Amino acid sequence: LQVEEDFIKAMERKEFRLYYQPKLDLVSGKIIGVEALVRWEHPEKGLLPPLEFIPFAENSGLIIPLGEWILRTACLQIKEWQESGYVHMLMSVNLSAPQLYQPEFADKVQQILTETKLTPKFLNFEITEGVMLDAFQAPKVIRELKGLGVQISLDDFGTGFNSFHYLQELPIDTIKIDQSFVQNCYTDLNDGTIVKSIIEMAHQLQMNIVAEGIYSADQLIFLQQNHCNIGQGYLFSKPLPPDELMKQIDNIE
Ligand code: G
Ligand code: G
Ligand code: MN
Ligand code: NA
Repeated sequence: LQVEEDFIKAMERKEFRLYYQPKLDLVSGKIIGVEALVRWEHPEKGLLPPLEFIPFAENSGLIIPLGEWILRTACLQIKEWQESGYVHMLMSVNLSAPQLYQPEFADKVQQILTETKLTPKFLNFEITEGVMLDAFQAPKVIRELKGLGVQISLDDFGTGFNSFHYLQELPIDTIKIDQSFVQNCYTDLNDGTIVKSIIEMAHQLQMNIVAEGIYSADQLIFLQQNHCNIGQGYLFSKPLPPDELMKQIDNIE
């Protein structure tokens, strides 16, 4: 297939880029980590967002080699930042279903951690409820990953069919409230109640809580007043290439 060939060529030519969006402690305002978000710097079409190629990569299986490159690159990057003084920065990496459910995925992760000399607790996998849907395989592989010492976030929380089941069944460190709830949390009484309840539940379960998609001061104030501890969104910074992010960090902090 032509598209597959193009995709493989793009990997060989190193046309994929990782952008990083900071996550902030909403009390201190300090950056506690970043989420890696992939882009394709296409020679003709320009910078392509993940939604334009991740579905194809998932369906073709090419997400496996791409995902391995993403994970290795993200681990090397965070290691580099830690060595330059940002010692506690957490790296969050998104996982697709074919990656998580490939044979011996945890071994592959261990290998990359060893190779990059990254302390496992500084790596956090963001896994959506949709990806967790494989009820048979999910608990096993999530436990294997936890066994390596990495962290697990439940991404897009509240949008799946089984949100509470995953919290009951899986060793989750962090709940990431979907941005659809965050968007109108300070104007819509229902959305606000849902967000408050998720935050409260996360605290009771002794899990971290992250709000994503924060773009206004009103949202931020609501989240701070309701004790959401971590936030991410355009209000602080959009996803940026590594060197630009480093310049931003000096402005934010
Ligand atoms: O960067 P942007 O907000 O456009 O990303 C859109 C979505 O693409 C994210 O919510 C995430 O689900 C997916 N995505 C981005 N980067 C990666 C990645 O490195 N791996 C996987 N599997 N999905 C990603
Ligand atoms: O994997 P996940 O769906 O959580 O990725 C986060 C997505 O949300 C990325 O596509 C990122 O670019 C996007 N995003 C991050 N901050 C904001 C924001 O403040 N507003 C909106 N609309 N999107 C955001
Ligand atoms: Mn995510
Ligand atoms: Na999300």
